[in-house]
Amino acid sequence: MNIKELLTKHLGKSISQASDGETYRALLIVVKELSAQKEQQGGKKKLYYISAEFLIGKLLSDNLINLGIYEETKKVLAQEGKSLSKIEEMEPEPSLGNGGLGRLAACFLDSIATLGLNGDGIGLNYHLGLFRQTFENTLQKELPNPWIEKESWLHKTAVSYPVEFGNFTLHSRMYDIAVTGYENRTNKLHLFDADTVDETIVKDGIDFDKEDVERNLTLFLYPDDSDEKGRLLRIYQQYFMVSCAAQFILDECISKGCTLYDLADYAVIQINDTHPTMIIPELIRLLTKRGLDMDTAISVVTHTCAYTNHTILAEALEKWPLSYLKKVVPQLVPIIEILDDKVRRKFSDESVVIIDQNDIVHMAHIDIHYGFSVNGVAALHTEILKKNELHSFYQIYPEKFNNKTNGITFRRWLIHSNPLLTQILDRTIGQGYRQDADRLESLLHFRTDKSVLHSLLEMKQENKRALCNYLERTQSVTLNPDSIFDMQIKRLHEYKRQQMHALYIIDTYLQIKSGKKPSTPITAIFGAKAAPAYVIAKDIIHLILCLQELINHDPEVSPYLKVVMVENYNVTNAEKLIPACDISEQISLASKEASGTGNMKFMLNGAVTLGTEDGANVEIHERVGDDNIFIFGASSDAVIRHYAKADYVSKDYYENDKEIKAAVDFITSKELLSIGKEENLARLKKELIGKDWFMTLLDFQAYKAKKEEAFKAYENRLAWAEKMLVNIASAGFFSSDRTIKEYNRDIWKL
Ligand code: 26Y
Repeated sequence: MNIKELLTKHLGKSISQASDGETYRALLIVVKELSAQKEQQGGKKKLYYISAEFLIGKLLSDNLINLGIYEETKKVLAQEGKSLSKIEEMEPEPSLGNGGLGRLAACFLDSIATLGLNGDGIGLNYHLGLFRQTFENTLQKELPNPWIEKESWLHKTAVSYPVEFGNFTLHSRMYDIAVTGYENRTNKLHLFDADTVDETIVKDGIDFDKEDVERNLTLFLYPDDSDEKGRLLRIYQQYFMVSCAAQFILDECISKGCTLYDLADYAVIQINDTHPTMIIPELIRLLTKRGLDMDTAISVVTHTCAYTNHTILAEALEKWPLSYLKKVVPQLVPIIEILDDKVRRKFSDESVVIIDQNDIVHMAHIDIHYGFSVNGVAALHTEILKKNELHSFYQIYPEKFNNKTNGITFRRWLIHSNPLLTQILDRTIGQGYRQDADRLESLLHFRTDKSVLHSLLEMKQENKRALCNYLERTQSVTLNPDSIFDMQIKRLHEYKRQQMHALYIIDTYLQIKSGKKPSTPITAIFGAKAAPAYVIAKDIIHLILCLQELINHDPEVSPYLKVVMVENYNVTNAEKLIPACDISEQISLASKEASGTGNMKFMLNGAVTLGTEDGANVEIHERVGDDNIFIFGASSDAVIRHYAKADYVSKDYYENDKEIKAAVDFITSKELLSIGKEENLARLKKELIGKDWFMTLLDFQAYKAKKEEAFKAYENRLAWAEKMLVNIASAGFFSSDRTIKEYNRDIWKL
C-alpha cells in the first residue's frame, strides 16, 4: 500500500475530509508501523547508550525523511489540500533534555541506526519535559511542559522491573520509541516510567511535593536541585533509571546465551556524563547476587562500561554525600565502599578516591576507575581533561583516555530544517553527501561560481524572511530581513557569556545615541532558558528583555539595532532559527565550553562563527581557515593561568576602560530602571564589577573589535557568500555519523 492508501485506511475517510489533528494522528500510526517493519534481531553485541536526557524534538518529519517517504507524503497531503508543515505543528515537542548533552544523545541514536549498528538508548520517560518558558514583565516564568498525548510515539511494553529503594519498592514500566535510521534499520529508545506517577500533584507553575517519590519520580526532567529534597529526588531518578537498565541489559544478554562472565561480549554500556554512574555498582550488585564473586563482577563490569565527560565545570561534576546514598540506595553503599577501598589500597593520591575525607562520593571517579574508556567531546576539551581536571587519572590510566569530537545529524539539521540549502546541494554536488557527509567538500569547486554564491545568498534571505514571519506571528515582533541576523541560542549560563553580548548591545546603543550608526542594521537574536534556581542567569535574561523593550521602542535606535529574545527556546525553534542566521555567536570563556554543537549546526547552514578558541570552535577554525571565521579573546591556556594565579580583577577593567564602564553602568541607568527591576539589575552589575568569574570584561574589547570586523565583512555580500560556502563545505567532519564511526571503532567494537 502506498502512503495515501495507508492514511485513508486509518482515517476511515478521505484525507481531505480529515482535520489536521486527525491527519497527524493517522500519520503517526502509519509511521510507527513502517518503522516497526525495519526492526532487526541480531548482532551478538549491543550498545546501550544510557542517558538521563534524550532531547529528541519532534519526530514526525525526521521519521518521514529517514523512511524515505517525506516528499511523497508532502505531495499526497498537498493534493488533498493539506500542508505537511501545518500538520507538523500539531505535534508536541518532547523536550526531554536541557541542552547539548541531551540533543547529542538524540543525534547519536539517529546516526547509530543510520549506520546500521545494533544500539539502543535507555532513559526515563519524563511526563513533563524541560519547563516551558514564558516572559512576564521582562522576567522568565516556568510552566509545565507536557508532551504525552493519547496517541504518541511511545509504545507501552509488558516489560516491568521492581526497583528497591531504602524505604519502599517501585515497579517500573518500559515504553519504547522507534529510532529509524536514514534508509536503514530501526533501533529503540527505551524509556522507563512508573505507573504510580501522577501529574495532578503539580501545582502553581512547576511546584510539586518533592518528597512524594512514588507519585513524582518521572514527572520532571531534573527537578530543581537547589535544595536537599530536590537533590535526593535526583538520586531516586538516577537509581530508578540505572536499576531498570541493568535488569533489562542482563535479561537481554542472557536470552542471547550470555553466561554473565562474558557480559562484555554481549553488551557495551556508554555512560552519558555521570548521571547514570550508579549503573556500575548496580551491575556489580546484580552479578554478585547471581553468583559471581566480587572481584570477577568488578572485572566484568569494568570491561563493559565506558564514560563520556561533558564538562570541566566543577559545579556540574556530580558529588553526592554518602548520607544521601545511604538513605536512597543503601544496597549500593557497601559496594561503593569496596570500590573505594580497592582504590585506596592501590593509590595513595587523595585526589582519585571515590569516597573522600568528608564522606562525599565522587561519581566521575567511579566511572574512570571502573570503566574501560574515558572520552571528552572535542579535541581541546580532551586535552584539558588530560592535562588539568583529570590529570591524576590520566597518569594512572593513559590508555583509557580518548577524544570523540561531537557531531550533529544532518538529517535533522540540514535536510529537514533547511530544504532550500538541501536543494542547492543536491543540484550542485549531487545527493551523495546525505550518506557520506565528507562529500560536502566538493562544494569547494564552486567557491568562485557566482550563480552558486548568489543562490546561497537567496537561500539565506528566504530563510530570514520565513523567520520574520514566524516571529511576527508568534511573538508580535517585527524584524528587518535585510539586517544582519546575529544569533546566540543556547542554555543561559555565565560561562557562555550572554552578558558579554548584552554589554555589546548596550555599547552599540550608546554609540547610536551619540550619532555613530552601524552601516548595516543589526538584529541580535537570543534564545535561552535559565535553570529556575540560577539567579544570575535569570538576571541576564531580565537585562536582555529590558534592552529589547528599550531599544525596539526607540525610533532613533531601532532602525539600526533590534533585540529579540525568542520565548521558549527549544529544538523546534532552533530548526527555524539556525537556517536564518548570518553570525553564530560562540563566545564562551576559552576552556569552559566542552564542545558546543550549536556551532556545528550554524556552520552547516552557512552562518559564520564569531567565537573564542574554545571547544569545537577550535576544530571549526582549523577546517575553515582564518578567513572564514572570526576568532577573538584570551586563549584557554591564558584563562587557565588566570585561574591558577587568581590574578583576574574585573574591577580594574571596569575602572580603566571608559567604554566598559559606560556599558556596565548603563545596566542600572534610569532608562533601564524605568523598565526593569532594580534588585535584579543592580545584582548583575555588582556581579560583573566585583566578581565576573567568567572574565567578560577581560575579553570585551577584543569581542567588540572582532564583531565590528565581521559586520564590515558582511557588507561585501559576494565575499560573504564565499565564507558561507566554505563553512558549509567544511562541515562534513561534524556529522554525528563520523562521531559514531569513531565511537564504534575505538570503544564499542560492534
Ligand atoms: C548535574 C546536572 C545538574 C546536569 C544536568 C545537565 C549537569 C549537566 C547537564 C548538561 C550538560 C551539557 O549539556 N553539557 C554540554 O554537552 C554538550 C555535548 O557534549 C557539549 O557540546 C557542551 O559543550 C556541554 O556544555
